[in-house]
Amino acid sequence: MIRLHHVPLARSFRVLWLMEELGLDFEVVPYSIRDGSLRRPEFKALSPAGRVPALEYGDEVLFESGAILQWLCEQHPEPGLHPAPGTAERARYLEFIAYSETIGCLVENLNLNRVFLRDPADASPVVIKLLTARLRAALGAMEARWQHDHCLASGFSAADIMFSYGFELARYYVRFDEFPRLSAYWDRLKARPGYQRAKARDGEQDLYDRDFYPLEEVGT
Ligand SMILES: N[C@@H](CCC(=O)N[C@@H](CS)C(=O)NCC(=O)O)C(=O)O
Repeated sequence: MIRLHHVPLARSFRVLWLMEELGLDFEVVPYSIRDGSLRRPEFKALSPAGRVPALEYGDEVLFESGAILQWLCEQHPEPGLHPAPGTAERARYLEFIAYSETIGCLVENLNLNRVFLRDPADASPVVIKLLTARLRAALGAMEARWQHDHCLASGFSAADIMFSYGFELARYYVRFDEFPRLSAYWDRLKARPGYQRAKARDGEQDLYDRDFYPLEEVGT
């Protein structure tokens, strides 16, 4: 029995996508960040901080998307979606996995300021400007160093999947065409049948009410 506790467009999509790539049979339990369901004791028994993803996998219950991806790759090593310890690409792999959260944390904080506050007047224009600049810098640094079709020279891996959260959300706050190599990379990832199967199971997002949140509309 494999059951993924999931919010559309959240970090739990990483797990959903990896499980589609691995061809696993699993159930998706949907939640919303807005309706308080992640604060219920039944959910916090699975994920103590009340955050998705949580994954029930047989007798195991796991939270933290990066840990879950790594663990699933170890349970299912056949497709080779992670370079094992001691292999040549391991350093780059770990670096990319962690860097995806540098981007993930920036978009999460932009979400807090721009789409979650009940009263938009509580948002800090200075913080929004800083976060947006830092997001552009983080993506720009990745663009400048980008070398291959995927994070690793050897091809698609779980590191690519980790970027799905940051890339899906960054496009609400920065113009992705500023980063042509990353745009082409993201298009390549989205063309994968595994991504498309996962997207079909992602569900309707209830975070954003428009396609783009321009920085220009934030006061000073
Ligand atoms: N480091 C954790 C972060 C998990 C996390 O923050 N998830 C967000 C969705 S992307 C969440 O559940 N937020 C709930 C909330 O903000 O109330 C991971 O990678 O799984």
